[in-house]
Amino acid sequence: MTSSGAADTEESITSLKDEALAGLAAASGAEALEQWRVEFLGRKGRLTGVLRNLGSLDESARRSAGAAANRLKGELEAAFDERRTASQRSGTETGPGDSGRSGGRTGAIDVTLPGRRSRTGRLHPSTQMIREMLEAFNEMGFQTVEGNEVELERYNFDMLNLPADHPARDMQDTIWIDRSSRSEGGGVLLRTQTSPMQPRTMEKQDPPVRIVSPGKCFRIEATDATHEWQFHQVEGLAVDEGLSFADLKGTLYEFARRIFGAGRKVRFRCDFFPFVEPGVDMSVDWNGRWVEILGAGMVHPQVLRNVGYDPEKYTGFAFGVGPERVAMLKYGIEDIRHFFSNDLRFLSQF
Ligand code: YSA
Repeated sequence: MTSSGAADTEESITSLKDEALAGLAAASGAEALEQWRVEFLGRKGRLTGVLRNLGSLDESARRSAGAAANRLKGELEAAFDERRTASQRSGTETGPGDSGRSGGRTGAIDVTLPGRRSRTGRLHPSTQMIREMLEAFNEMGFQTVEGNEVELERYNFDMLNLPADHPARDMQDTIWIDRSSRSEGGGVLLRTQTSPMQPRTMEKQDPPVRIVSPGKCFRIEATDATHEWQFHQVEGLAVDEGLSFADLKGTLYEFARRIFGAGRKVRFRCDFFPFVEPGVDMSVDWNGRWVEILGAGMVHPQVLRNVGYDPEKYTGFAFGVGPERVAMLKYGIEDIRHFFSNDLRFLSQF
């Protein structure tokens, strides 16, 4: 045979190699692997065919093409063994007695299938909103502190000017953990508001105070589009000499401007909370409808007295904002119940 015959043989060995390796990568399961073995490495297989044809080459061409074909045989056998072992390990091999047209065990993992992309998690929308709100208040000089979800009656109610027989306790239907406890702190409950952080903070430090405190709150609620039984609040408290209602309004206007932008309408109305005097709530415009986002007011002198502050010397303002309501208004979420229903179609939008 001519030298061009030798070149043809070497070229066909190379293309056989490419084809064989591609076929091996695509072969899934024991049956497909066996078919591949017969086609390429079997006694009547394609590689044997190449080896048989070597006889027509002249001696030096035969020697080099023969060496290339033998090398390929070794490579294909090694690749086949490796693939078969991997397949057996992953359980795609059909064991004795197994049936089924696919040739694999029911429920077996097919390692040749493309992998599933793992999804990246993200912060819950409430957490994202809380962080944005805290950042706004931090930039205005408020420091973040955290409290307890399980709280004493003393801090959730008594210290906030809501003694046991005060009718305003009914405003927040309470989930009690131990109502009978008559220890120093009274009963044990799931906090209905983040306001207990007001007396807890003031008990520990002298004025000036400027804190924000985020966290979960719990109430027995008939849920609807704007009420959940479990929700968050961000409490704010500032106490110092000479603080006035103008400081309260200025702080909350600035907060609204930072979160919603300068063009969004907000409104204050008188409201009642036993721990402030006067009290207000603030609502934000939602397509011509007002939605309340917070309660606030000037800290009641009795609350200051309860923690040992002199109300003749110090004044303060406080507020409690609902981040879920803020997020609803900011992003046009029409129902608060989406936040805790754990539906990824909702959660993954944020
Ligand atoms: C008032 C005066 C202060 O000096 C300090 C704080 C407060 C707020 C008071 N502690 C309080 O809880 N008032 S509130 O019952 O009107 O709730 C305040 C905000 O929490 C609401 O405006 C709303 O944004 C959110 N909120 C209340 N109940 C909710 C709720 N969010 C979702 N579901 C509920 N059930």
